[in-house]
Amino acid sequence: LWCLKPKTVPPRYLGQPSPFTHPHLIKHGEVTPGLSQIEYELRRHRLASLIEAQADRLGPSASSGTHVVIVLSHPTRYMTNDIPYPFHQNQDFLYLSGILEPDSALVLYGKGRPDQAILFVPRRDPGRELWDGPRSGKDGAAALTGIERVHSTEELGIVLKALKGTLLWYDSSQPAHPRLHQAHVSPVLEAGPMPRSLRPLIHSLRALKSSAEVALMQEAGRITAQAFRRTMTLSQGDVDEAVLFAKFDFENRIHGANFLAYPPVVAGGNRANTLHYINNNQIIKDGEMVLLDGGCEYFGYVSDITRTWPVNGKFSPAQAELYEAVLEVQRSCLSLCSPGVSLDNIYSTMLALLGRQLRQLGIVKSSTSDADVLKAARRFCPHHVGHYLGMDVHDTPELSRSQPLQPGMAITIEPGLYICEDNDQAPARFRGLGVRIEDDVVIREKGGPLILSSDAPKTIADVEQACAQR
Ligand SMILES: [Mn+2]
Repeated sequence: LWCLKPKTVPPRYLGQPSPFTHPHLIKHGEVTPGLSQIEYELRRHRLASLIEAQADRLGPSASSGTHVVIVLSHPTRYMTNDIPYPFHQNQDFLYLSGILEPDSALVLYGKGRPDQAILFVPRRDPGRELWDGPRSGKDGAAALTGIERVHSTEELGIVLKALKGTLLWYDSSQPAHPRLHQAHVSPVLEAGPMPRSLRPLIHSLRALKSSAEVALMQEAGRITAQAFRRTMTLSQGDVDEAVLFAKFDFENRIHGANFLAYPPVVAGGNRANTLHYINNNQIIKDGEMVLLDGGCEYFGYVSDITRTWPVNGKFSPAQAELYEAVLEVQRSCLSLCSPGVSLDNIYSTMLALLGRQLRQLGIVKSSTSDADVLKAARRFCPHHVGHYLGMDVHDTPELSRSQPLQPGMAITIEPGLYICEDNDQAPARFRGLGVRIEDDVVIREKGGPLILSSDAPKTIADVEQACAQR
């Protein structure tokens, strides 16, 4: 191979990174960084199998019909006039196609089993490309994905009509792309059978991560954990939440993250008790703690980590007491992360353990009944123990949290205790403190869970040491 001459015509840029134009990001045979053409094909194959199995249960007329599966991309969204937000793809569409361009669609079809793929992408348009950058076009998208049949998006409606599907699989209640839905899919729906819901099927596939997906999530976790470590080095007395926010954002991006996965919570002092505080514009005073809940997106996969630390670098006795209580519960919950246990099971245990801690801390009286202790635990920790994690922060919402965990599922474990400054029931030394500790884990068959966020300092000694670094 060493004697091959370089090609004289450089391959043109596509609408997303390709092995030719971004060799530092993506390898040959990959559609998106870390994920091969074969992996994407396998996902479509698995979806076809799920649909085939469902149709079999619907009876002979369904199982011999022509299936048509329609998945739309997201449109470009605008911040103002003609200024777009950074584009973010519909994850269900991305999961099945690997296409990162807006105004695209994937159709799967076939008699008995939808095992043929047709991709729709925006046609090349030098006028638009001058402003928006290159598009892949039909040939570029075919070369990148390995899907042979590619049309321009404007042909979606015509192709759908010609397929004459007797069983439609499409999420019509909240179309991912309202304009494509209206122009191309609606007419087919009006003339054809009632569509069946697709999201629960795709989410059940997305819930189980392949080794390539786990590798991407591991990298997202590693990057964010390092960002926590470096953000903690700014701990030296009063500090602006905006500064910690900027430092955290910078440290994620400079180490390879595409962007933050969501607006992070950077909540100093009593603001930690506002669960979705994202204003991040107050001064955190020397002696207060900061709760930072943040994560990054790394080529389609996200991290979601929370740490709480004192901004002067040293836990006060009351802060340490509350922190240790949450940490002990968090460790116990992590040890439960194994196949067969559900998120709801872990949640029940978390409440019982938090209740015990609340008694020990004197936040509820030792004479309180067990039922009332559980109620108090719910009050002092109003959120669940965790959620599924993957392409989305709150991933695969179609999946129930009562479902037993399986190897390859990724979840967060994030107990917390939040004691508002105006809570006059709690001992005065705890008022205004809020602590959450959140790790990302992958369920494994044996050997316990794989903790993706293990590089983020967590014990009091490790946190204080990280804060002391300059
Ligand atoms: Mn979370």
